[in-house]
Amino acid sequence: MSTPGPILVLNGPNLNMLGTRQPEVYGSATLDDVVELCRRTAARFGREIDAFQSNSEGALIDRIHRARGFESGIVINPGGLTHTSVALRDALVIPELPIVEVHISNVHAREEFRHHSYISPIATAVVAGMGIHGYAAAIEFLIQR
Ligand code: DHK
Repeated sequence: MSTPGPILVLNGPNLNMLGTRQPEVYGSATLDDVVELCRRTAARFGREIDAFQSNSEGALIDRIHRARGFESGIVINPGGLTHTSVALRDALVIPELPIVEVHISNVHAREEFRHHSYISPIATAVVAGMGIHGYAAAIEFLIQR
């Protein structure tokens, strides 16, 4: 049997500012650290990732469309689009892949507007509040399920 395709790791708006953005909420690791953690986690299982970050909803949607038939799963931290974007949710259904929604912070312990996610109902799993370890857990889950 051939090796499954890469896992697509997507980060939405403002996650390029990790490390400097509200470190008391999001920690001190940078987006590069997150990508490296994902890469190392996948490599432990002989697997690869593709990483993409954008502050633009349309660019994220275009990238998700290209995952169809190539990538084997999606790990996504949609940032603020979690709480607002029907279009992102509609796009995520298209590739017919398992999805893990990741939040660095515990969104349920924060403002009420962060308690609702448009993505959770179509996700296979949701991780919140584990810091950047949540990305590693998501990768490991997708590989081992
Ligand atoms: C990241 C964001 O940018 C916020 O808009 C979400 C999420 C929470 C996180 O915890 O990673 O509300």
